[in-house]
Amino acid sequence: MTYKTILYEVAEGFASITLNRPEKLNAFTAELHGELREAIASAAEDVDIRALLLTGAGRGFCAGQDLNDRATAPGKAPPDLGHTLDSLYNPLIRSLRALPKPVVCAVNGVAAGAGANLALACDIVLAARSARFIQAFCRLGLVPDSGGTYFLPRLVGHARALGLALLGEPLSAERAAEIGLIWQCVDDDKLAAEARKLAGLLAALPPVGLALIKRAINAPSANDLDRQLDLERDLQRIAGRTEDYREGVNAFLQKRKASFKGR
Ligand code: T3D
Repeated sequence: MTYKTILYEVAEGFASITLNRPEKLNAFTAELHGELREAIASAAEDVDIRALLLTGAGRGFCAGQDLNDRATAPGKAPPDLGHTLDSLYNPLIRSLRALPKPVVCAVNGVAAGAGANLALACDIVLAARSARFIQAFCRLGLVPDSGGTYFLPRLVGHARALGLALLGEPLSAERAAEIGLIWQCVDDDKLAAEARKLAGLLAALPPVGLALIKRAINAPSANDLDRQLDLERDLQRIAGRTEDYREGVNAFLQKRKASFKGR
């Protein structure tokens, strides 16, 4: 598949998507949205792809919406941003959360606006030490979108979520890892290799089990303990019936490396 605004590559059991508008810090256009949507759908359908790796080309990860497409002129009707969220950003975030495969995000540089929240929608987020996360919305008179108002308080608590969203100050990758916004901060020159290693590790684990873990952890946080225990029971029942579970147990008992088939 050839795309204009992303790079798509499949190797070692996982798909890598690289946002590829480096001259604009990989800001979102409608075309980028369309290509990203197509690539995620193609990774979702392919049973040989067991994990997804998302990163950016150049010195930025993603600067959010391309503001050139939002330039206003006197007398021009304002854009319906509710429509762009409904038609572009929300389906993207939903597709990543619902993808029954782990998504690793390698934040290679600045992640601003919807770019920051795109990263937070992924399952394991690594960031280069030089990367920054910016909830840039407040500077434009907008509300954090792409799940920002959902992810931020859940990841870092109410006070920090409000501080980040209201002030829009850059948060370093190191601090983001310290406060639990992301999984890990790694040295810039190690980011790509670490992220690929992680995606490869995930691709070698039992896919059905990983998909069920993602479902359980992403279950509504309003679930009380009883509901969550019931959900774990239901998912474990499914997991316990997979060939991969039997293979995992047998491999352990036979002291050999397991080979998982995704069944
Ligand atoms: O609109 C809707 O549909 C609703 C949804 C909204 C979602 C959103 O994401 S709203 C938030 C939009 N994003 C921003 O407000 C961030 C704007 N960018 C910045 O604040 C800064 O560029 C950064 C802090 C991200 C990085 O700063 P810096 O100094 O490292 O780089 P720079 O020089 O500002 O940017 C480099 C180039 O990228 C530059 O282009 P040029 O001058 O070299 O031709 C800059 O204009 C361009 N760029 C960066 N961000 C955007 C952008 N071009 C268009 N849109 C951008 N968002």
